[in-house]
Amino acid sequence: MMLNKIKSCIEKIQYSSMQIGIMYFMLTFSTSCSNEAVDTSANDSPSASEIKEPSSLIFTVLNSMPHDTAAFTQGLEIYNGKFIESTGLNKQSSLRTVEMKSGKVLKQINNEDAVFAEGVTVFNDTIYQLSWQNHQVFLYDAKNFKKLGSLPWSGEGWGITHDEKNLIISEGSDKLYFVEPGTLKLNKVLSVSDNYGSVNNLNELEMVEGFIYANRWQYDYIIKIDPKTGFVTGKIDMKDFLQKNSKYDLTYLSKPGSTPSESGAVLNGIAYDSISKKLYITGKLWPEIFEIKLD
Ligand SMILES: [Ca+2]
Repeated sequence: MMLNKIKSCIEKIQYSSMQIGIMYFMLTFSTSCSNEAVDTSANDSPSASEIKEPSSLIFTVLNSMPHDTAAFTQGLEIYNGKFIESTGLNKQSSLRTVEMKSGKVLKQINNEDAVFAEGVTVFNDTIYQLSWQNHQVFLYDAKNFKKLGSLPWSGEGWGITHDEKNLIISEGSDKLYFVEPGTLKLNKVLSVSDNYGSVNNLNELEMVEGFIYANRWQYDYIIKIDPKTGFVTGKIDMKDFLQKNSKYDLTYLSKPGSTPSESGAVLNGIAYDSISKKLYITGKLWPEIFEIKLD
C-alpha cells in the first residue's frame, strides 16, 4: 500500500515542472503518503463555531422488560436474538446472556474479584469485554462463553462497539479509539465535539445505522456521533427517563438523602436490533430494559 502511494506520488511529479514538482511532491507526500500509522487527521481541532447544533431526536417507548436490579450494567448488545450484558464493580463483575422478553439470565460467568468489567461487544462471534482499570480486554467465544484469553490495553476501558472492521473503544474522555479486533492495534483516534467544543465522558457505545450512539457519564442524554468527523449530529434527551417510564417502585435506588443517580443508577446500556430497528436502553441497577423507537 505504501509502495503504491509512493509510486502514485512519483507519477504525479512527472507531469509537473521540476520546481513545482518538488513542491507538489513534498505537499502530497506529507499529506497522503505518510499517514500509514494512526489516522488522527480526520477531525483535527475543528472550531466549535463550524459545527451545527445537534438536532433533537424524538423517540417513543414501545415496551419494557425486566432487568436484574443487581446488575451494575456497563455494556449491552444484541447477539443472536439475546442480550449480551457486562456488569461492573469489583467482586461483582460478570458477563451474561439475557433472554430479551423475560430478562432471565440464561448464562453467566463471573470475572475475577479484582476485575471491574466495563463495556462489551461481539465481533465475528468473539465477545470483547473491557475492564475499567485492569488494562485488559477479555475475549470469549460468543457461542459458548469459553474464555479465549485477554489482550493488553494501556488506557482505561469504558464503552465498546464496532464498525465493519474496527472495534471502537471509549475511555471516559472525548476520544474514541478505532482498533483492530484480535490485536487492538490502533488504527484511528476520533475526537468528538459539538457546537460548544469537546464532548467528554463518553461511555457506553452502540453502532446504529452507521452512526455511533453514546451516553455520557453524568449527563442525561444519548448523543449521535458521525464517525467520519466526530461531530455530534443528534441528541436524545433522556432526562428522568427511568422515573418517567418505569412501572416499578424506584425507592430502592435512593439511599437516604440521595437521588437515584447519586446511587450510581445511571443510564448505561444501549443496544440496537438492526432487523427490527429498535433501540434497547437500560442503566446500572435499573429494574427494566426499555424498547424504544426513534421517530
Ligand atoms: Ca452497546
